[in-house]
Amino acid sequence: MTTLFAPTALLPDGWADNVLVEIDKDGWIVGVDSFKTAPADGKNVEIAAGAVVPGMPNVHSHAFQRAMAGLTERAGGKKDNFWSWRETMYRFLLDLTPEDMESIAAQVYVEMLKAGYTSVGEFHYIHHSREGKPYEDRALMSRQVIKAALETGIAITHMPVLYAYSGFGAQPPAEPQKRFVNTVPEIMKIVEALAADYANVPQVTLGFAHHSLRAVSPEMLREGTCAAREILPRAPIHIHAAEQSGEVENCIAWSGKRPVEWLLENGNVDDRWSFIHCTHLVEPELEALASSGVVVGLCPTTEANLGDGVFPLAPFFDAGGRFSIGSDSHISISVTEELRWLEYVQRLVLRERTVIKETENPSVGAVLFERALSGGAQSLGRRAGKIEIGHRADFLVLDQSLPCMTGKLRDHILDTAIFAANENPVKDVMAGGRWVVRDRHHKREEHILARYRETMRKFK
Ligand code: NGQ
Ligand code: ZN
Repeated sequence: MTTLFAPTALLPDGWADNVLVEIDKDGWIVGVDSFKTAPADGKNVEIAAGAVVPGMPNVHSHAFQRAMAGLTERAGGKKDNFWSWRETMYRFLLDLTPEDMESIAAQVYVEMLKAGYTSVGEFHYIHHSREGKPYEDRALMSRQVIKAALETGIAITHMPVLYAYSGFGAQPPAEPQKRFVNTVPEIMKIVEALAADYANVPQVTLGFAHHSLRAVSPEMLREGTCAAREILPRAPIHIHAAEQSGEVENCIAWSGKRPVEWLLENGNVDDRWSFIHCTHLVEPELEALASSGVVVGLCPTTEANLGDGVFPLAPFFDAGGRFSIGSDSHISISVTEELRWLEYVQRLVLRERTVIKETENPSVGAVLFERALSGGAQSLGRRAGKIEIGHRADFLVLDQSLPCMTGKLRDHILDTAIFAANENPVKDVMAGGRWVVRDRHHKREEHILARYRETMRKFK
């Protein structure tokens, strides 16, 4: 049992001072109390060195892509867009071995923890060898990623991805996609094996994903979802949707419907589902999506980097829609930067200020932070994102000694952290009841970085 004392902490009904949180040996919160005064120095009470807020879920990650961040910012001869970036990404992943996968994932997960993400949704689609052959253990690549998460302490919702086609109407997969391809029974072997192996590991949750409507047929979508539901009745299911306008046009040509519209009508979706991106929405589907219970996974820095377009967050939020954040391609790994972009893009489009707010809470930073926490926990199928009994002890200690934090109290702490901090405001991180980052240092970071440097020697 650990007892943590926070001078100030963000509880479900707002900020409270002198908060004592009790955490059991498995990392669950078993007690939360706030007091009028700080308790006298007790034995076994740890004192947080700043304001305590829940750790943030990162709902959308392709861990391996961190290793190519910075390598795709050079103009080529032709017009560069999402699809040309994807070609570079496909070339990059050709050489990726299982060892590389673990090494890169461990590095990116350390960076996530230091940035304030305490859980990650890994949307995992590199299943086979570079020749496109399954490994002897079909789940090998998944296990490498999960091992990396276990080493760093980040909680992982691992989602093996079903991928079969290169475009709408079951077009055969392209050559560089051969490492991704499985039938429904084949992908279920992976899900089944992992679900059994990690059933009793609270740090690991199993989910399932369809890559996109481009990559699975309607039959596969139905069969895949049914089969996943048999193994994992309540598990998260994710899918990429409507990220590119070209994808929307092709979907209309194929089905007469837009991707989100099609999924809401035919996907048998519920509040266990997350749609990633949903950049291109029109009014009726925006309303339907907002009331569906589905969480939208927004990845603002990746979406900007890839030139996707702007998700209409303001009307979606006003219609009651649920959202979460992800760092996706990991061009940036920063909770504050993702949240700041969400708001700033809306300000630029609408030419207004303070867009994402609530009648009960006018603080943009606090509303963004709390909505991304609750949407994120729902999206990853984890009891997390709240300092409340029964939830994971995932906490961030924010550094109130930063100059920008001077004199900031309560919601101003989050407004400042998100909009005004020029350095990472996260000082300490607890994930599942264990301190994984102390004073901006992860205890395994030197070892993990040395291994990552070794891995990167071949990707020049
Ligand atoms: C992915 N990433 O699966 O890694 C995708 C690109 C695709 C993003 N959409 C590939 N950000 O969508 O086909
Ligand atoms: Zn993605």
